Parts: sequence; C-alpha cells; structure tokens
Amino acid sequence: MSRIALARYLTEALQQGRLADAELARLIETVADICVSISHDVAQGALSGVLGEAGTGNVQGEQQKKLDVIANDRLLEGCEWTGLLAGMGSEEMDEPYPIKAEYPQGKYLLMFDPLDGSSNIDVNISVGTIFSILKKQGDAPLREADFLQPGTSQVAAGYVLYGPQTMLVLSFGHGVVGFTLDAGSGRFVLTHPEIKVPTATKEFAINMSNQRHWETPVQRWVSEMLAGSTGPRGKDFNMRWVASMVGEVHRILMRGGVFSYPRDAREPGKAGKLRLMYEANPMSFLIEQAGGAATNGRQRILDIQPEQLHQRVAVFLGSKDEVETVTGYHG
Ligand code: P6P
Repeated sequence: MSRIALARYLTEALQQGRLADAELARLIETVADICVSISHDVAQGALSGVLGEAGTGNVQGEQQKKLDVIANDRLLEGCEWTGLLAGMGSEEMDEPYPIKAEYPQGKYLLMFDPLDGSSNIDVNISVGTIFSILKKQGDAPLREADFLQPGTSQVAAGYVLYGPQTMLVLSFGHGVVGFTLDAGSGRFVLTHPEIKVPTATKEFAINMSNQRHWETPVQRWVSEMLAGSTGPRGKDFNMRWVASMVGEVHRILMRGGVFSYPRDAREPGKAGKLRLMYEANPMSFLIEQAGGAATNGRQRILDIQPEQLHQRVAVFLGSKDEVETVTGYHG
C-alpha cells in the first residue's frame, strides 16, 4: 500500500472535520516545506559554509549560529506573504514580527524556535525546528499581548527533527502523527499514524552537571532513580542527555521516558532555561496529545498564563507516571 503524503493527510483531516480550516492546513504545509529546505542546509554542513557562529547574539543572550539565522529568515520569508498569518514570534527575535502591509493579513500566529539545539550543529548531533500555532484574537494591530495565550490555546504544534531521518511530528488536537521525509520525492510521508507515550518508563533525561543547583524535590527524585533497584523505586533506570530538546522529546514519543530541565539556583529570577512559548508549550501539547504529561513541577505547563514572549519555564515532561512522581515531590 502506497504511503500517504502530508498534503493528502491534511486534506483528509479537513474532510473529516479534524482540522479547523484550509488555512491551517496550508500553514502547516508551508512550515513543513520550509523545514525541508532547512534540512538540506543542515545536511550540507561544512560543505556549504553554514557551520559556526554568526557573530551575532539573540535576545536570550546566546551566540547565534549561522544556521540559527538562516533558519529564522527562511521561516519569516517563506510564511509572511501567504495571507495566513497575523504575525510571528521567534527565539531569535526580540520583538514580534508583524506582517508587512504589502501582504494580506491572516488569522494565525506562528511562533518557532527555528533551530533548537543549535550548539550541536558543529558536532553533527541532531537538531530541530519547533513550531506553535495560535489564533489571533480580535482585529487590532498586532501586539505582544496577542501571543500571550496559554498553551491550551494552541491550534497546532509540532517539530521537524533533522536526525538520521528528517521527521515531522505534528498534532492539531487529534493525537500525534509522524512523517518521514522521502529524499526522492522531497515529500513528508506518513510513517507513524498514532504516536503514544508509554505511561511508565525506566529512562530519564536531565543535565546532571547542574545537580548541585536543583531544588530539593528534584534532588530527591533524581537520587531515587540513580539508586535504582537498591533504592525506593525498586527498579534500575537508564539516562540520556542529547542537549537537543527535539531529540529528547522524539525519543520519548517513540519509546517513553521523562525529560527535565528544572529551575536552577544559579538564576533565581528565572523560572528555568527553556522558553515557554516556542519550546515548552508546543512540546507539552504533543506529549499530552500522545498520552503523556508536562508540568513545571507545580502546575500543568499548558495552563500557564504567559506574561512575556520569551518567558522561561521549568520543564518535566514525558511518561505520565514519572512526571506525576516528580510533581508530587514538589508538594
Ligand atoms: P544544556 C538547546 O540549547 C536547549 O534549549 C534545548 O534544546 C536543550 O534541551 C537544552 O537547551 C540543553 O541545555 O544546558 O544541557 O546545554
């Protein structure tokens, strides 16, 4: 049986009433097509001079890689003319990006981390593009406040993982599906029609080098997993840390696990390292749609009312049993 491509999958979802409207289908396809072009640049690496630093910094205070800027610009230029968007927001841009007056205005807001994990680019470890789609409320000119909607308001979210395979993983509120890029046709082909996160796991992902900076509940949770079968959990655990959220979340969607980036005593004013609007919210949406859970240790991430576009948040997400355990330790 021939596999179906993204365009047919979205058309059938529209016909079956699972997808809001044709504009959303076109927006998802547009983002996916742009990510195919980004995957070509990522794959070329040193052959096309796109590795290394861009010589600029972003609002996060991070040094930008050349590919961060390339991916960001590709998404802006590839989406702004479509008539589908009211604006865009990106990890790489301080301010929201309004649609130029020369282009028709649309009703959707697109936020993205254009190249998550880009510190891995120069050492050839998987990276990805994360995107989140909201609907703009009202007809007033675009403001930052338009983006500040809780994660439950997302109409779609997904990522493209540039790994051994390039994969698009997507949800628009009816479960999670995965598509693999067919290099021959240049199309995303449905390969994972119903992704589910196992409820229990023996695998956790955390950057252990930050251990001395964690809050007590996290210290307890991790020490119990490290104690394995000799400790209160009564089973041995395995650990992974790819330093690329897209890679970690994909592994969890494929085989279960729990990913955590806790808040850190080094930066008491910050709630954590990861960004709510274009990392935690889209990934939490996917994880919940696949049957997992996602909290900041104290509340469901998707319920958090954002106050700033680049707001940070602590993240515990993945197999429901483990997320509930660490959340329970926070009291
Ligand atoms: P650390 C990448 O920079 C990122 O935002 C996530 O993709 C990843 O999970 C995390 O930061 C890695 O952080 O402190 O281990 O480099």
